[in-house]
Amino acid sequence: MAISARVALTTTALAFSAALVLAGCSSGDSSQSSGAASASTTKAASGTQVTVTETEYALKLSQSSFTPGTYTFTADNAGKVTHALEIDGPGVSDVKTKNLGGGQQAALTVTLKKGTYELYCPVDGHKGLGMDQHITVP
Ligand SMILES: [Cu+2]
Repeated sequence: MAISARVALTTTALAFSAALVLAGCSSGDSSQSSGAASASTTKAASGTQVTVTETEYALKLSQSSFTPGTYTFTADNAGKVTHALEIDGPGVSDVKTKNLGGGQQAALTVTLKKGTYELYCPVDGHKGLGMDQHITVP
């Protein structure tokens, strides 16, 4: 069982690499999207650490004031149902965690600029139930 799980992970990683190579080769106009790409491909924890505690159905951020710079938002599912975290705003588009079961965590590293960003749970219906927060970077 351990071996087959490892093979599956390797296959996924290879497929992901191939997708990146294809995306790189096909681009005549990739410069337009480079900002968003750099935001979503940085996986290592860096910058200011912010915890986003997720419950049914609310988000609670460990800090509420922000300045331009790099932040790592760690989504902490403290609830019982599946949640995730997505961030959208200037230079940050469609950056999201995988679905997280209760007790799981995942991190997103993004560079915030001046503007307003929305953090929300992309699981069906949860945003409308209250898992939605806006932060403003002055
Ligand atoms: Cu949710």
